[in-house]
Amino acid sequence: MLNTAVKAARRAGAIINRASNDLDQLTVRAKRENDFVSEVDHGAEQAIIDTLLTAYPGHAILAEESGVTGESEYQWVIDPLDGTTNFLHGFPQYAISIALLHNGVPTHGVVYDPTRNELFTASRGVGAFLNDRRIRVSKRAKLKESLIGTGFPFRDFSHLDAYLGMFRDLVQKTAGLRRPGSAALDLAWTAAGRTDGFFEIGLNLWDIAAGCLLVTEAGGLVGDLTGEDRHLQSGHVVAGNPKVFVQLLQAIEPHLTLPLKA
Ligand code: 2AM
Ligand code: CA
Ligand code: CA
Ligand code: CA
Repeated sequence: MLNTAVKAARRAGAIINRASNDLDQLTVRAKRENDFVSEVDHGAEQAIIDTLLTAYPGHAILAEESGVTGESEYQWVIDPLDGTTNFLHGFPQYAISIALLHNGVPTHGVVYDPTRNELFTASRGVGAFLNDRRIRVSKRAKLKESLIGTGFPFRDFSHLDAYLGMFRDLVQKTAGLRRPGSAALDLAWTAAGRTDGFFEIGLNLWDIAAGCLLVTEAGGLVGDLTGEDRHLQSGHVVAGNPKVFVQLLQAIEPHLTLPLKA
């Protein structure tokens, strides 16, 4: 099943890479910009779904652009292009994210970065890998020495003040904050130890299902803003190596409003 997901992600990556070569030309045609992006999103998503359903015709799908298809104990959760805003600008930080849920539990995850040809994979109980190498979360023990990934609120600004409170504290309590722009890749980079932790509010299942499995299989911890195992439901995510995870939660706690604790 993981091999099929990898095949699907690489096909989508080829579509995205081909399209990225024409960005300049397409940016000139400004009116086509959004059409172009949705074309790539849809094209990549269709390639992924075709690949998965050819191998597993009975499986269900949840995909960002086409929604829910079928019903099965096996559900593939797909973000064909995570970081569309970056892609549109030629900012090389975006990825394909594919996860397989069995009865709601993530069992396989793939995050593929087509600009660097970096393939992150994880299977439940088996570990996490970057290409053929095993990856582990970082060993950094102090938040003050940690590099932390995050994402800014972009559509729903109801938690903006709470987020900015966390941001203000963490700017002072960490070695640095980074906002790369693809949540799936942000989590993969925490799994690989490139960042020591990550937090973001209001994500969707397709942004995080694969990335969170990568982090836990790399020896890290993932939870919601209170540390509970409810992040896949709420879309509020904190992740990190075990020591940084705890310190991130402590820094975030004073800024939690009631809805963010739920
Ligand atoms: P997307 O590119 O698949 O839509 C980063 O904060 C996350 O938010 C990404 O996973 C990205 O997924 C999503 N997102 C959606 N719209 C966004 C926007 N306008 N700016 C930044 N991120 C956005
Ligand atoms: Ca996304
Ligand atoms: Ca997307
Ligand atoms: Ca989108």
